[in-house]
Amino acid sequence: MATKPSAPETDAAAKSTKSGQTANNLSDPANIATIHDQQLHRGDGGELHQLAKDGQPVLTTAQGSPVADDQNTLRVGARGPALIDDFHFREKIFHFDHERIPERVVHARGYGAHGFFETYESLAAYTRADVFQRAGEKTPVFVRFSTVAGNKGSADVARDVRGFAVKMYTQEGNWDLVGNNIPVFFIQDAIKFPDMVHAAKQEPDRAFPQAQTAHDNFWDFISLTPESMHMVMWIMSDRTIPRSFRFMEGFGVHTFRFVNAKDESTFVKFHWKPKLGLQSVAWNEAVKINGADPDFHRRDLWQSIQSGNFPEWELCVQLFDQEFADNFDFDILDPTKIIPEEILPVQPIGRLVLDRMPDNFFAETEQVAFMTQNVPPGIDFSNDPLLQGRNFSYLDTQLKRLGGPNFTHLPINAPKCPIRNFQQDGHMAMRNPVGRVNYQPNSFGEGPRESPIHGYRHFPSEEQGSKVRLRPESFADHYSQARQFYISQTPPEQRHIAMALTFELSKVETTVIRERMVSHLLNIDETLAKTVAQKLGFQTMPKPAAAAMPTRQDLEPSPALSIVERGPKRFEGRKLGILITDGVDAELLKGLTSAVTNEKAVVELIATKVGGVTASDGSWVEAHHMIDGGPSVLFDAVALLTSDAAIDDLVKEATSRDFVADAFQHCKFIGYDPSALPLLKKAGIAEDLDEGIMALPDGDSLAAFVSQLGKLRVWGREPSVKLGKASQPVK
Ligand code: HDE
Repeated sequence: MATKPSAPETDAAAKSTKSGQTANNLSDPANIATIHDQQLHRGDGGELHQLAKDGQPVLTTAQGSPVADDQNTLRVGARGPALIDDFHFREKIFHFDHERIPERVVHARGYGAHGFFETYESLAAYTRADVFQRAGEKTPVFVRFSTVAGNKGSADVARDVRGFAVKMYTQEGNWDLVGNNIPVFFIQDAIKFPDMVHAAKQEPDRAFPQAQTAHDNFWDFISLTPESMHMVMWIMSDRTIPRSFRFMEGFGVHTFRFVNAKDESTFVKFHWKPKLGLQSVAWNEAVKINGADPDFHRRDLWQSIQSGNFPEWELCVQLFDQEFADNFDFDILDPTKIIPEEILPVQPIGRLVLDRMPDNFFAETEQVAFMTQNVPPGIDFSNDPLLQGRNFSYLDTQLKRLGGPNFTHLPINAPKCPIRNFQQDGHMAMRNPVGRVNYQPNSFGEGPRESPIHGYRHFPSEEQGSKVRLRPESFADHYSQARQFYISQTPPEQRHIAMALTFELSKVETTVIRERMVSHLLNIDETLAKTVAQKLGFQTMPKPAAAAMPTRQDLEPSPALSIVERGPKRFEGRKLGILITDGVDAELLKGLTSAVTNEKAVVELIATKVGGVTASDGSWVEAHHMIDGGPSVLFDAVALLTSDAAIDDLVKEATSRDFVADAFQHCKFIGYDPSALPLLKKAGIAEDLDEGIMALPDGDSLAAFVSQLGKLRVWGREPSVKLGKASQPVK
């Protein structure tokens, strides 16, 4: 507050120096007069709330009392102590102090969106679930994507599993399919979950590292837990650094049951398949994205939905019976196993479209309460011990996070079908029954009754056995599917797994933990183990880990497990970053922009000044980013549309070199106007180095360039850049 230091500060002097804050100041007599004047002449309560000076509604306390001054606390004199009479101040601060609810212990960082699920055909033969009875029916949905280990404020592109939690508001209650973007899990029994999560999150004494598994505790636990080896292959693959939520698969992970009207059960595994294909970023790219835009995934979902490019997935199922399950030598109740799609194809049964962002992040995305136990009639659980444990955990966790048993009254959690029961009272009850009868049976003929016909009937599976704490023999093979995953990857993807393992283990300080991990890798793939050992600087190889069951060498590769094999083959939904300068060829820029937009992809322009540039035809072109804020890691491909006149200045910008060098080392396609050759040269790139460096002088090569973009990366380049450098395995 600017007061002249020498002037004696009176109340009046203080008032007169409140820069622009006097308009609603009660201590200003002019204001009091105006407000009183208005209040006296009000017609009804409605008008009372339209009385502020600029025509805006009047600010009130939570109790509805109109507020006269929201800029100054009530004090004894302008420089005196605050008064407890100031109920407005106390209420405001009290509410602020309680704005946070506990963040989720896992999956704290997340982002959600609304949409719908559309059923393709009736599945009545398999399930009585109302949502699957009528072709073409649309069911409202809320989805929350998340990372697992990081805190709420952590960066989006951490190497981590992504949560893919779907709440369908069906006419027979909410169905929550609380899945991940990886079809298997670390552990086979829920009792290990707290240990696993403790080990993965920050170490408790130092509270770091944040949102990273690259530390001793994680790899210590993992290396002592052979059942996690299949999951380890997935998390060390590019699956854990997705380019966008829109380009990820989702999985229910566990085996569930469909149950039809005749109470017949079919086992089912759920898969979400993204319409725009799979895509991940490179690790070196992820690290840089997290610096350039920690909200990379949030922004991507927000921008695509706000611009009407609604992300879409197909819900697919693998359906099988007990006889089919008995043919495997692994157990379909074991959440560390998959059924390869080549053995049991996935069938699409509907589509999920996300078309609306929440109005309020806290109310919806933060307060949404997913629970595996939310299943409508026709969907049931299997005995997967992880699923059984989750069915306890989620309700318990919601009580803690949302503070009471009435969290189903919150709009985001409330079913969109009738709710009738005799539950009452409790914290923040908002759905309150009326009338005398709050129990049943009752003699008054009031209230709802149970229905054996329409009500949820649990599948009457035969269960028997002694009470034991035992891991079944059928859960003992920890390496065969880990190996199958590894051999299903393309060579660049295999290299990325080796590099990720090397990076993570290089952050592990305890040598014996690194060795223990390599001894597990030996049971998965010898070359992988030896490559990692070499990159870590091992002098000798450890012995293979003792295995409960030998690794099967006969499992066929499953191409469905490779991201590259499941790529989009088109540029739709992706982003081209065009670096422009003054003098940019206006025709070329226009042609390239429309070619890319025709592919339903997005163009963003980067210039040295965000204000923009003057194009060759004298027109002014605004940029989306200044070059420091728009590095090439934010784009799927780049183009350099420069001019002879401006290139010398551009070459002097260090960031422009990084823009090109990064795009190159991340194996992206680079289109360039010939005037940009000095920039390529500065980044150490020969113009004819590979198919991905393409000159863009005329219409023909423009079309060729855009059609190439669907490949997303020039994988052939990778071995020549540092990222994918092959190394000699340790003998
Ligand atoms: Fe969760 N998990 N989980 N989980 N999980 C939670 O619930 C839990 C597991 C998953 O966007 C918590 O509301 C146990 C597998 C997602 O709000 C908690 C076990 C899979 C989300 C919890 C598992 C998941 C959670 C924390 C081992 C993939 C975020 C906050 C038995 C199939 C949902 C919360 C959202 C969240 C418990 C294992 C997915 C503590 C005990 C396997 C996507 O209840």
